[in-house]
Amino acid sequence: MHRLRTCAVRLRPLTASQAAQSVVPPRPPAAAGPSGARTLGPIRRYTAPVASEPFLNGTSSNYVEEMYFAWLENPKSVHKSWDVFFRNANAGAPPGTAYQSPLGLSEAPQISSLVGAQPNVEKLVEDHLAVQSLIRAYQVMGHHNAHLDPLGISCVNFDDAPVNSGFQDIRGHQVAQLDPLGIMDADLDSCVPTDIITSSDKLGFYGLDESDLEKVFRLPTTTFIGGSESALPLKEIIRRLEMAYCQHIGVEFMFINDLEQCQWIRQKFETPGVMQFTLEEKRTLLARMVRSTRFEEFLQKKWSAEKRFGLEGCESLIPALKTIIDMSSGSGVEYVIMGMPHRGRLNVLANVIRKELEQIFCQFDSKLEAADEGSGDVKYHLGMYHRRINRVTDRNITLSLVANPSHLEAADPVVQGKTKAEQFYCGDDDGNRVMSILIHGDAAFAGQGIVYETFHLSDLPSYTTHGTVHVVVNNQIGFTTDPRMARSSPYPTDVARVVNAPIFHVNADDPEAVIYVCKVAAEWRAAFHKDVVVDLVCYRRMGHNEMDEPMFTQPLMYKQIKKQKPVLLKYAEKLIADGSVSRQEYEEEIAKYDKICEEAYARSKDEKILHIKHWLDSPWPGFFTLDGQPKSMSCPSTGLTEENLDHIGQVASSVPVEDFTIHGGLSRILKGRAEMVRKRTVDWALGEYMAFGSLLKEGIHVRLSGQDVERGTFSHRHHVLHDQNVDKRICIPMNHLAPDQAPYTVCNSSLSEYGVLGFELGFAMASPNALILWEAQFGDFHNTAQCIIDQFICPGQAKWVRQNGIVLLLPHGMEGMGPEHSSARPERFLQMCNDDPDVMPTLTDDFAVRQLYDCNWIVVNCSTPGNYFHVIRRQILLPFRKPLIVFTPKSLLRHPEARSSFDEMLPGSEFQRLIPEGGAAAQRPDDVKRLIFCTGKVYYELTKERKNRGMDQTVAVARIEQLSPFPFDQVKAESERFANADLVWCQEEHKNQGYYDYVKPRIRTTIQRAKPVWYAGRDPAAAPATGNKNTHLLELRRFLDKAFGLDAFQDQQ
Ligand SMILES: Cc1ncc(C[n+]2csc(CCOP(=O)(O)OP(=O)(O)O)c2C)c(N)n1
Ligand SMILES: [Mg+2]
Repeated sequence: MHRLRTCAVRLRPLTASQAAQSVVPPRPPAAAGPSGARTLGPIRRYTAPVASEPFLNGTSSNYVEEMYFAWLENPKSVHKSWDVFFRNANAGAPPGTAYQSPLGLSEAPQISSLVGAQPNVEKLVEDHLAVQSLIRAYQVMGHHNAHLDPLGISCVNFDDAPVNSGFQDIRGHQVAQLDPLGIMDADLDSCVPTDIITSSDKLGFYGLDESDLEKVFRLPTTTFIGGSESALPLKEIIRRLEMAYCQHIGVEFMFINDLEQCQWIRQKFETPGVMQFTLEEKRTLLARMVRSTRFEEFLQKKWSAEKRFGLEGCESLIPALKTIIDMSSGSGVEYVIMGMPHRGRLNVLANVIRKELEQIFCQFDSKLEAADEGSGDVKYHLGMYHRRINRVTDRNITLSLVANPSHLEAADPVVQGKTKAEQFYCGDDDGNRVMSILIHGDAAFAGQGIVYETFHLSDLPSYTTHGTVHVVVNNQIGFTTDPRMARSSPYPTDVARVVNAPIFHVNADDPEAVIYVCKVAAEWRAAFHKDVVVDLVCYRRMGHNEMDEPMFTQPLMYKQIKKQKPVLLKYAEKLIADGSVSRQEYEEEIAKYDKICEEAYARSKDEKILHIKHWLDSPWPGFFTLDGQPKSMSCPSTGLTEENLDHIGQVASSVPVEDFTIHGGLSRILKGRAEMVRKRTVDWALGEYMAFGSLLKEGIHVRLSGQDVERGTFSHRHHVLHDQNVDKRICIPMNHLAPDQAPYTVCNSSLSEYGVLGFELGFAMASPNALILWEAQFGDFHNTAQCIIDQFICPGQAKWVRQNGIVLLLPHGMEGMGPEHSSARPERFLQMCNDDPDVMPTLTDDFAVRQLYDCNWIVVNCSTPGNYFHVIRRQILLPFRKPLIVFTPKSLLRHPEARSSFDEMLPGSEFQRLIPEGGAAAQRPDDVKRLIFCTGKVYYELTKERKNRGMDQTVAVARIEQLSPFPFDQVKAESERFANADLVWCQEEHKNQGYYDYVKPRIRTTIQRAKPVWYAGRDPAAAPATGNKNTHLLELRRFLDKAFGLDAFQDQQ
């Protein structure tokens, strides 16, 4: 009402005809946006006595506005009653009289002479409002009533009869027929919303009745069902809404809070006749369906006893993906990165990515010899990379399918990270050239939390890939579990609603509907650069795999499935019936593809050797020799010149932009850094700065990601400075090192480990020439990302011949902080190392690098910032890539002794795998009674205790900095140096945790079991640490007593 009153002046001077000729504001949402979308025009206002009419309230006023503007454009476009009403109002009828009966109007003769008989305007307004609500109800909830399920076994048992006009023909009968099988009522159409018109009595919900069906209603601007018409009879309105929202496509989008986006979607689905296919398109679609279907049939025929996780029941996935790729290629995308589970994977490799068929077929041959080292993987996990011409657009397109483990959805963030990296390296800031497609199973999409974590990365500046197209193969079953037991949400796709992604449900037995939603999905991504979901509602013709019996558990569903005519057959019959294709052409198409398969099958017999590297998803051109070997087996010096150290130190202790006010506390930290640089020393943070800074200057991109990494959990890093006076003004000094440096990315992540670590792993896959680090807030939190560690990082190279140089920084250490926050679980990483504890390796000249090459990952626990600096630089200077696990300190970050001199970082210096005893004990090694091996922070506790006890000459302490691969050579040298000493392994962790189980057999192998290796450390325990400070100190005292008690192990001799 307020809006109406404020503009009163504008209405009065106008007459309808004047207005129609001149000052009519454009009808609002008709303007086309850049993407062809209608966008809203300026908000219109109208005024005057109309504004004061008693029947106008908040909602009705919107409606009357609509009417008024239509009337201004053309008085005849509105119902006669409105025409009369507006003319009266314009002519100055006082509030409440413009629509009064002729009798009442007699008091205002000049008005009554204008208008004649008055309608019941109040009823009219109510009816129009009702129609608006009805339209909105379809937009919001029409999808609940769509024919999505090809099996028709949802709550509503639809038949495929075309929808006729008029509500009485629409769906009343269908809605009334509840699922006779009663097996799917948690699924698609579990409820028909009460405000969808399904029978005449539902009209009553809106205060309408059958007599209103022929009445013409003005359409609001929030619908496109009218096409070129602005008013329609109610019956036609309902029919068109049914056509748009309740056929084979169900559109879920009204939760989107952006009007332009909503209008865009409405236009795509509501505009009459919008789903048209040319003859050419229909024939291409049929050919693609033929390939998809016959591929599975061919495999079934040749290898009926092999698992292949076929696509039968969702064959339209192949044309669906191809359509998304064609459309995206058409809008400029050059590289598509895909992730998908088992279902239909071979088909996607063959018919979407176009892997040579013989390469796929030969995978079924069990006699094939493996050419590559490592475990390899089953055929439906392998990845693929392929560049080719897209036949539809005639443009180059690169397709990559990321290899994945069995762990459903685990590849989602990996795909996103790889996509982000590819975008980053080609300067594609908006995702116009590189995009991702993720394919999901219905049960996994709903059940796996990583899906949610991945969605939450989708709009974060340092993690967005500018829109992913998700395709769900919704076969309404997961292994033997149907949706009633598999999820609590109506759809498996509800998780996507958290990011306001539109969700297009589609009946996969209608290939044209599938293609249409895929087109719209690709257009959506190109227009808005946001995620979108296509839910292919289908079925699974076989069991979970081809060997499985589905009737054990889903008997009724499978009785129905057995009756189901294959979709290719249905579509072919449709096209033959409408004359789009002849039966002969269809049969020729089938014969053509069968012949292709047979020929490839014959060729596949010649393949004797299985090259997993042919299945590589991320080749690194130029990094290896042509036959995939490292270019050398040595590592250049990781040291830096004094000048370089000094320069990076200066940047690290300054604010390199003008007029930037930093926090006082930070000024002190920077001053402290400057002082260290002056004294030629580094603490942990400065050591890290030197490592990152030097690599950046050498052109290596560095990306550090994780929770609160910008400042650092322990407030030691401060890589991002914040202006204390200007909001969002930040400065990253690391990006001010040199004009030709590589960019530094440091980004606080969402509070996720699984998703973010997966993302960074994917980022690191894209290029070997970048240092990608993920830091856990505390090391123990990595276990929520265990799947990425166990399935990708640890065995990735063995399974998929794919190297990866990701670095994990895991804060670790027993500091009396309780069971949480103490342990990064070194024992777990060490247990998964592939070096043999019982075999002493041959010590060649290149031993140190060669054992790095042979290992599955590198595990270090550095005790000095200098050594941390070297190991980080070594990660990039090595001629190959291995994951690096670094246990990083907490209290050592500020420990006055945990500092390194520039001397330890100059050219010629290198990472020390073992730091030997260098103090008094080293002077007279023969006098040393005990050699303690340790790693990490406990070194400082040991040397302090040794000093306090005056045992500097009798006890030597050696630090194993690189735990794995184990420095057999250096442990050997150190134990031979102190030949008279007994050997102790000391750790602060509990005995069943930490490093003991890993190092003990390896030390024993090194010394040929000549001596025992005694244990000084905490007793075995279930929890990583005590919650009691006193107990913590007591335990520390006990194991130090043992470590320095020279006769402490006598009774164990
Ligand atoms: C994380 C994880 N848990 C369990 C499994 C075992 N598993 C393999 S396939 C499958 C069912 C998957 O159902 P859905 O996601 O609907 O895909 P569909 O097989 O129906 O295509 C299950 C439970 C797995 N692979 N990964
Ligand atoms: Mg499923």
